[in-house]
Amino acid sequence: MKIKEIHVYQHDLPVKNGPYTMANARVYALDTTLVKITSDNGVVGWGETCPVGPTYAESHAKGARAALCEMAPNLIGTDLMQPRMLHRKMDNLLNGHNYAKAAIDIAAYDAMGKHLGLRVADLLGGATTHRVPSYFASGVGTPDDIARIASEKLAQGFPRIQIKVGGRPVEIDIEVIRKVWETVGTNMKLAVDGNRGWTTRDALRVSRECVDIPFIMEQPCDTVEDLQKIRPQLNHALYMDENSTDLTRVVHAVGTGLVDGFGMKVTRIGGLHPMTTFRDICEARNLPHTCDDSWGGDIIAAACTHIGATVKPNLLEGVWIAQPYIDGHYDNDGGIEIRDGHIDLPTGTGLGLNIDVDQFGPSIASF
Ligand code: 0XW
Ligand code: MG
Repeated sequence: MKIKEIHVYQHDLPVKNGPYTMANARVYALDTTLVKITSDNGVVGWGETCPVGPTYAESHAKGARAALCEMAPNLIGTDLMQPRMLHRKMDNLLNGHNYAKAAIDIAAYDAMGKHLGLRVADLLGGATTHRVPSYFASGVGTPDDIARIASEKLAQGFPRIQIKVGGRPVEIDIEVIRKVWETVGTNMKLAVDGNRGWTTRDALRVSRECVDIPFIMEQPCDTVEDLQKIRPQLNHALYMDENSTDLTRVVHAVGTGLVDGFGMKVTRIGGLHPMTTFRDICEARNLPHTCDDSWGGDIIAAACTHIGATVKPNLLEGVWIAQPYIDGHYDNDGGIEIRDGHIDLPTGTGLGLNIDVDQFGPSIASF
């Protein structure tokens, strides 16, 4: 089964009850890119990539579409049943740009599954569950607001909350963390995500002043060097997120014992094929991790859910999806939803979605 056509679409995703806030981003709407691959036997695969604005990571919406248009003409005729060869072909066409390549990768897995009559999770090694745990990311807010959100999400069935911090005096961050701990205690797993926003001084102060609170500290500071500097003095498990930009960085972080886990995004690492390698590296070293993406609709949500379902259960920290912030679905039959803090694995072949292409308007580029 080979690529016959590639169609690229742009679609706006306004943030429901926005803005969505992090240490380095405040977003009211996101700009997503969808990829439709039509194969020579008529099977259609869908992919997506959606940076959470232009400041969270070295990626942006127009860059994704430019990268896709750079590669697409020379991807026509490529075999969709050989993901490793597909990635090598993309790497020979364009250096880097994992977040764009991921959209092709996801569409290829969707098509492969439909062609073989299998779910994507089956193609990735097999599902351990039909229902994955999600987690809720709080946004940056006041102690009372974030504690209230934590209480609400606990009641809704979320097993984990990620408290967003950074981008303000660290004293406020400490107040928020402590208020959430006083509110939910050990009834929820706690993650504190600095999104690169703390200095090493701030990260060490938080870990010292909150030594009694069992949270994991996710990407507190901006660089790997910063993480290396604070690692020996931390009282908390350290997770890498934004710095884990490719498998080389992952292998180094795992091999040097720099981290205790990861917040990992499917598109940042290049798609489901490298994400499966990442999963297996973490399993070999017993490292928990999430299966997330920065943003995106049903296609990204389904991709994260499928790979999440294949993770060894005690290592899955959760599957984050943007659905609570998105009105509507791409899928005519309902799409991917969080219910009681968990996400059902789609049962159909491929990603298990029935995409309403009309809502995206005309393609912005076709090959
Ligand atoms: C919470 N996320 C998975 C979604 C946002 O894009 C940021 C990200 C994170 O953990 O940094
Ligand atoms: Mg994070």
